[in-house]
Formats: sequence, C-alpha cells, structure tokens
Amino acid sequence: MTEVERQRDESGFYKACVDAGKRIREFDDAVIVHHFDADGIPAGSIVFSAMYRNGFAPAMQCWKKTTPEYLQKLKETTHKQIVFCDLGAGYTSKLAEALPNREIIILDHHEPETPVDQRPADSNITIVNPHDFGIDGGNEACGGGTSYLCFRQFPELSQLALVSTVGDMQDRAGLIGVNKLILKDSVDAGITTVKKDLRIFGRSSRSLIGFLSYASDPFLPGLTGNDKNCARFLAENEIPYKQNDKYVSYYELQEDDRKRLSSALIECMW
Ligand SMILES: [Mn+2]
Repeated sequence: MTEVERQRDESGFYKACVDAGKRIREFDDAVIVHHFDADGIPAGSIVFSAMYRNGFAPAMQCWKKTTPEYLQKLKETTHKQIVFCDLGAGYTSKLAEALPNREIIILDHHEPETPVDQRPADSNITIVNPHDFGIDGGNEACGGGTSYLCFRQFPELSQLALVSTVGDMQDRAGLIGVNKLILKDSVDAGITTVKKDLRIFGRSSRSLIGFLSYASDPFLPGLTGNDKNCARFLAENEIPYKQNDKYVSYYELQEDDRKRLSSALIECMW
C-alpha cells in the first residue's frame, strides 16, 4: 500500500510520536545519530535538548548518509540505545542486522524501506514516520518536525522544528498539515510571530544589491546575476540602498521602502 492510498491518521501519528518521546526520555545510555543537513541538525538538537532536560546528555553522531563506514563507527560504540533523526527509514533491515542488541528508535520522514504492515513484529527497531500514517513526509512533516512532536511538552523546541521545516524546503507553499500544527504551537507559546515578507535569502546578511542579484529562488528576471541592473532598479524605485556611504540590507529599510520594493519586485516578475 503506498502512502497515497493509506488512510490519513494524524492522531495515530501524534500518538506514535508521544510514545516514542516517553521511551526516549527513559534512555540512560543513548547515542543520537542525526543527518548532516539543515533538517537533521536541528532534529538531533531537539532530541538532545529533550533528553538533557531530564538530566542526561546523550552522545551524538552526525552522518552525511548511511554508509558501511558510519555504521561500523556506530557498531564500535557500546551504547545500549540509539535514536536516529532524519535518517534510517530507508535502511532498517541493514540497521537491524548490524545492531541486533540495541534498542533503536528511528524518527524519520523519508520513504520507509518496508511498508508498515510488512515489518517484523519482534524487531528491536521502533519506527516513527509520517508516511506510515498517510501523511506526506515530503511536504508537511520533516525530520525535525517528527522529532519535535515526540516532545511537545517543550514548546520552545518548536523553533528548531521550524528551522528544520525551512531547511527541508517544506515552506514553499506556506506551512501545511503537521508543519502548520508546529507553527501554531510556536505562536501559541509566544516565541514565534508570523509575518508576510519577501522569501529571499539575505534579508539581513546581504546588501540590497546582493540580496537581489544573488536571488535564485525565485529568479528575478533582469536582476538575478546583474549588480548594475539591481542598483538601477533600486534607484528607479527610490529605494535608498546606500545610506551615509554605506550599503544597507533589506532589514535596514523603512517599512514604506520595503513595501515599495516588494511591489516593484512583483511587477518585475510579471
Ligand atoms: Mn530531512
């Protein structure tokens, strides 16, 4: 049964997360293995933080991908428990074979190796994966989100989950489904505010010219890759990209300048 055919069971997914979170907080000799990317690093940090709040600091390993070398390094440790974050779903049989005497929990959103109803019942591996509940792990639940849902009693960790969501590029059409719930947790906890703004990298870290000329998603016709055109475009729209002889960033603009720039960009996209 593919994930599309599988009936959506959000509450089942949330319960699986809570159960895994409870068990993880009981671990006393654990290593966290997390993916080396913008989703996996916050995901591992979420699990670490939740355990650390219990007075236990687990070991951590950061993997670029699942390779025999990384697996060997993990085998050489003596940790009784292993939590995989943002990886592992595609390699459960290999993990079971290589690490038979450990208790393993996999918090992942990648397509599972085996459909949930065909997995061995006596495995030492617990899998928590949105795909098993008819939830699309490709656009509404990432590794960090799945990890956070195990520990919703700590709503402050929702911010790391949102970093994961953006890092996994699940925010393209706005946050939906599970991601939307995490955002709500974060807003309700008073630690995140939602604001409509330009979705271009470098709002504070780049000069306005760089902000526009390096933009590739979306591609800005006539501006991306062309510093001169960007400077001309800003001047034509009376955006003060240089103030007191210093190039300024988007965040340093006044609200009305930002609005004018947004409108001009929308026009240039048409
Ligand atoms: Mn991921």
